[in-house]
Amino acid sequence: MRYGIYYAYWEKQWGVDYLPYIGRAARLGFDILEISCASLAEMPAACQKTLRAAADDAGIALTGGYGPRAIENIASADPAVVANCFDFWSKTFPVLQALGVTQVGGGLYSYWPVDYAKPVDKPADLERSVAGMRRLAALAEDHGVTLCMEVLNRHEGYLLNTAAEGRAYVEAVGEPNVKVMLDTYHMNFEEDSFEEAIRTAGPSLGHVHVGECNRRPPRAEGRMPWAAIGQTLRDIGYGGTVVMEPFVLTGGQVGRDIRVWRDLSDGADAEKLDEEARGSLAFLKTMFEGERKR
Ligand SMILES: [Mn+2]
Repeated sequence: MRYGIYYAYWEKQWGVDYLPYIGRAARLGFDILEISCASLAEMPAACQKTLRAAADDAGIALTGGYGPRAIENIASADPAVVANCFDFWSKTFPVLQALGVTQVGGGLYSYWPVDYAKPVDKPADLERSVAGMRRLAALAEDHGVTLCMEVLNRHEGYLLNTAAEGRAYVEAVGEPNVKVMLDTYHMNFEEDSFEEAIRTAGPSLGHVHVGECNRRPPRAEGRMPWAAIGQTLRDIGYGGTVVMEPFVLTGGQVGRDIRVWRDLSDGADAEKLDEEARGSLAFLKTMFEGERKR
């Protein structure tokens, strides 16, 4: 498994300059920096080059995350909204390719954050989403990108809430570059068993997000069954990417969208945040790599 961190641990906005976070992630021992696809299409070619070179130099692989906006909802009944989705990705995939990003995860099959003031038609949205995802997979394939469908808790999504729904969706799409993505934070709401959910995703599992129930970085003081989660990932032969996605800071669009209404960093300064991330990575590796001898 390769380990990463989402840049928004340190940030309060979605589309930012990711350059400073490459060196930071590398210094802390990560293999991967996950960035947001928001505003990537507007990134000047020179900046793409600089970012790619910095990542290559630091030995950092970049992965992408995204929550499509309501006006880019692939499951929408409005053809203009679906067209926006394809317009967004047709501009974003070439940038991802230039940056060397081969994997994007998130609620790509719908939109985020969901507006529950509107009526929900799950069966119709699912059908449109699957059909749209087949087309999007073909476009992604042209740029060497795998799309990972993040299973979300009920408050943030309604199409895929469990690993079983994720796997059924991915099988319905039936494209090799469309995979299931699990996030321990969301699993904690919906799954009866972390182990069973991971086994259900099985070979279709393409990406994993890790975080505590309150979105702190994985830690010994938390209450996720990290050893069991790690053991099950090893059992299914998962050799993919594991990215921690901690949100501990209030403020900005990130704090608002994630609903961080209290300081979960305990007043940490930049140095302390780094220390926490470094410690979390060491803890996670201990839990996930398990006994080497067998
Ligand atoms: Mn996540």
